Amino acid sequence: MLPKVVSIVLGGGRGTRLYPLTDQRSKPAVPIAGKYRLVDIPISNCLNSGFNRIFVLTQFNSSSLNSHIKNTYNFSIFSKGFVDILAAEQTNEGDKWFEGTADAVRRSIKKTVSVDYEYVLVLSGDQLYQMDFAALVDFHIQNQGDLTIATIPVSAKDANGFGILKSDETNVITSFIEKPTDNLLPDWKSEVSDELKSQGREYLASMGIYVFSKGVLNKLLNEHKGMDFGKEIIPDSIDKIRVLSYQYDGYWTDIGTIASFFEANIGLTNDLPEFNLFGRNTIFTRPRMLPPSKISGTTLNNAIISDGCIISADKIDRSVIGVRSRIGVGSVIRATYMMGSDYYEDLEELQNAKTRREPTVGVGERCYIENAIIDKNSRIGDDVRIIGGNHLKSGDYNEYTVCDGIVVIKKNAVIPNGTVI
Ligand code: ADQ
Ligand code: ADP
Repeated sequence: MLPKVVSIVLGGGRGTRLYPLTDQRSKPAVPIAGKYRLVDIPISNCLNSGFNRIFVLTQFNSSSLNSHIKNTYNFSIFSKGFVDILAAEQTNEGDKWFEGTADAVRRSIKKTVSVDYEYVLVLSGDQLYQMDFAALVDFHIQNQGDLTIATIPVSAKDANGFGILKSDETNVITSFIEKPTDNLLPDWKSEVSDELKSQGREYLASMGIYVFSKGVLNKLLNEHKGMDFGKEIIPDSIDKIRVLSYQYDGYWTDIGTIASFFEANIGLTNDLPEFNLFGRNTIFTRPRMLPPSKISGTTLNNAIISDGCIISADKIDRSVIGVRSRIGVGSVIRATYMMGSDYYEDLEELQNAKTRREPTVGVGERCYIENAIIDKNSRIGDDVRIIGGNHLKSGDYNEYTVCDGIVVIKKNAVIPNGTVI
C-alpha cells in the first residue's frame, strides 16, 4: 500500500525573475513546452508516483491558474484525489504575502486538517524533471528519516545558486549551507564517484524537494520562527533531527529565470532531449479539443509544433511553437519559444486587420525571429526582424523586454509592421 502523502507545490515567491511572463499570471500558470503550464510538471510527477492529494501554494491567484487547475485535474467521485490552490491571503496573523517557503507552508498547512496524511512532500514549482516520488518517500521511510532532501551533484560554477550539503556513508546529512559564496566553496566538496569527479560535479546540491514526517514538520514550523527552509530551518535542524540525502542522477533543471526557462524549452527540440516528453509517464495538462496543425511550404528542423496551428512559414528551426499559433508566408523562426494564443481570429477580423494594415494574432509575413520568447496573443506584423543576442542591452521596453540577450515579447503585445529589434 502507498504511504499517506500530501504534496505541497511551492508555486512562486515574490520574485520577479520570470517577468514579464509573470506580469499578468501567477508563476505556476506560465506556459511551457507549447501546451503545458509550469505547474503541470510537479503535479504530473506526483500523479505518476501515485500521490494524488496536492496543494499548490501561490502568491496571487490568477484566473488562468484557477481555470487551468479546474479544467485539468478532475478526479472521479470514487477517488480521494484533489489539486487545490491555496493563495496567500490576508489573515489576522499576517499580511498578504508569504514571507518565504517555510512561511508559505506554515500558513497553508492549517488548511489541510481534513486530509489524512503521514508524510508531506514539499516541491518547487519551477523545475523541469521527472522523478518517482514513491521511491523517494520509500527511502525516507526505510531509513527512518525525519526529513529527506533530494540531492544532485553539481559543479562549482552552479554550486553557489543552491543549498550545498555534506552527508556521511549512511546518507545522513551532516552539514548544510544555503548558497555558499565562492570563497567558502572549497570547503564544501563531497566525496563523489570518479565519473562525477571527471565531470567536475563535486558538490551535493539540495533540489529543494523535501519529504517531512508529519509530526516533525509541525514541530519545526511551530518552534522555529524561520521563514525559509533553505536559509533558516534546514541549516538549523541538521544536528537536531535525522536529515537524509536521497541522491538523484537524472535530468533536473531550475526554470525560474528567463535564461533557464528559455534554455529548457529550446532544449526540448534536441535530437535526444534530456527531458523526455515522449516517455511512458504522461505529463498531464488541459485537454483542449483543438484541430490538428496545418503546415504549408515550411522546412521544419527540430521543431515542436503544438495543436491547432496554421503555419505557412519558410523555415522553423530549433523552436517550440505553442497552441493555435499562426505564422505567415516567408517567415523564418529560429531558437524561439512561441507560446501561441488563447483564441482564433475569424476570417472577417483577419480581413479587416489586413485592410487597416494592422498585425493579426501570431507572426506575420516575411519576418525573421531568433532567440526570442513570444508570449501569448501577441501580434507581430509583417517584415519584422527580432534578433536576440548579447549585443542587445537588457531592459524593459513597452512591448518587450530583453534579458540575458533573450527578447521576450509581452502577452498581447503589438509589434507593428517593419519593426526591427
Ligand atoms: P531557491 O530556489 O532559491 O532555493 P526559493 O526562492 O525559496 O529558493 O524557491 C523555492 C521554490 O519555492 C520556488 O519554486 C519558488 O517559486 C517557491 N517559493 C518561494 N517563496 C515562496 C512563497 N513565499 N510562496 C510560495 N512559493 C514560494 C531552494 C532551496 C535551495 C535549493 C534550491 C533548488 O532553498 O537550498 O538548492 O531550491 O532549486
Ligand atoms: P494565460 O494563458 O496567458 O495565463 P488565460 O489562461 O487567462 O491566459 O487566458 C486563457 C483564456 O482566455 C482562454 O480560455 C481564452 O478563451 C480566453 N481569452 C483570452 N483572451 C481572449 C480574447 N481576446 N478573446 C477571446 N478569448 C480570450
